[in-house]
Amino acid sequence: MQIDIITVLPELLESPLSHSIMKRAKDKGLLQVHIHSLRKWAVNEYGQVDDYQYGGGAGMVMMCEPLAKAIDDLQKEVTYDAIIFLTPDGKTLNQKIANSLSLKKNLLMICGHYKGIDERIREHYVTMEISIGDYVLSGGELAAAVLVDALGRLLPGVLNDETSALTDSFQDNLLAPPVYTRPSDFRGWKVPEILLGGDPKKIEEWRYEKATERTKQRRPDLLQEDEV
Ligand code: 6GU
Repeated sequence: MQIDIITVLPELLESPLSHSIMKRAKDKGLLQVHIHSLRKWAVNEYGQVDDYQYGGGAGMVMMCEPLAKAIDDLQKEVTYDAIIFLTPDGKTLNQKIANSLSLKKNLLMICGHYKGIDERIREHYVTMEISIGDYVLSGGELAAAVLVDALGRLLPGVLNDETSALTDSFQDNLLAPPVYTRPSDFRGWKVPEILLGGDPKKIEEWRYEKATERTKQRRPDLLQEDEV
């Protein structure tokens, strides 16, 4: 998968995507992330990419021209399956969206800043708008990093244990069951007997039961939910 990201703050994206599983995905050649500074397409020598909004009001708006030129240039090299604008008024990201996007080959992500981007870019270029939750971030960069991480770890071969992503919380609309490691007795706090017993079927049943119990308690909405 190739992901191109257009941003005014490339530094903010580099570190979160350079460690751990994202690093492994890149090192294995399964994920290519290209971060593009929008300033490269600035309207003048001062690196201007934003301007006051028509109609007045506080906050700058990212201009059409730099974004349109950036997208046009990138599209000369790559055909994108989706052009995603990260914005708090987009569709809220969930595991189903992540699963479906992880099957795409080329994605372009646009990070907004200030008051947002000129609406005409959203109308004429953007094909999908994604939010990562009902709260406001200073810009789309951290949201893009979240999205790339959620997608990257789903790519076949990225996780060591191939089944691992399938047993995550939210796959099957269930939260993950509790997990334990050594020692089996820590300060008298004991690991459930069944996990020490070595009967795979019983362990599987126990995990399913705990996952269901936890989901009922914490996120009953997931058990009803079927829409994307
Ligand atoms: Cl995608 N962008 C910003 N700026 N804030 C957010 C968000 C995105 N998702 C949740 N809050």
